[in-house]
Amino acid sequence: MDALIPRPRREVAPGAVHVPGWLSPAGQRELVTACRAWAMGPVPMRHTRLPRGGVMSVRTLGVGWHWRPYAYERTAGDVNGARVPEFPDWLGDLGRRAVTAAYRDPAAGAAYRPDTALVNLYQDGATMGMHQDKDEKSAAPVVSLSIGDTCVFRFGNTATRGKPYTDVELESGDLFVFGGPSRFAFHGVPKVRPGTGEPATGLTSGRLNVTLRVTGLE
Ligand code: MD3
Ligand code: FE
Repeated sequence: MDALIPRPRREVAPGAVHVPGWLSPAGQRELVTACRAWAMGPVPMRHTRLPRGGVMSVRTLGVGWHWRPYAYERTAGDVNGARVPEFPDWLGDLGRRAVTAAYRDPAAGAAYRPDTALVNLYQDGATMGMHQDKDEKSAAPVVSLSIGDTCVFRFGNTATRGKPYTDVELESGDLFVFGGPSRFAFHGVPKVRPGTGEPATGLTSGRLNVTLRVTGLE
């Protein structure tokens, strides 16, 4: 929603910065269009199967690298064996602008070289349990962009998946950057609020989250 109630930039924890409304409506539409194209294949968006028999309620696709539990690959070995799309230059540029804006540090932004995007689609009550992202061999920041329905994002601590944690509402266009001491914190999405998104984004229902990462792999 447009800021009837202002939501200022906020450092939620050291290295974890929330920048509400950072991505313009046009930027959101462009990202939705790109995600639709990636979802057409060669690797479809799918519910990831977990090694212990579970299936994630979120649907995911990878750009640059494919993530499977618990490794990155160039080909989607747990889907159809196809090679993932190339990570485009414009997405790296978006990541550098995002890090610059969140940290107010152009040098940190300029040095950022993401090589993968994980796209998560939340529909029909999908949620994500508390977890750490530690399959990357780099401690570089993760950039998160939210589009569509508002969610409750739960940002925890590095020691346990339980308390203490902070709940933050992420709305369409919000940027969140997780670096430094926050990079390996537990986090999750316990709730999405249906019907809170704007059709102008090109997403008529659900929530899309794009995270940019540095895998540290060759
Ligand atoms: C904090 N995605 O894809 S984005 C994920 O909204 C993931 O779809 C959630 O957790 C989503 O792994 C949360 C925010 C996020 C992403 C990566 C992080 C927070 C993070 C990595 C380290 C610390
Ligand atoms: Fe995560």
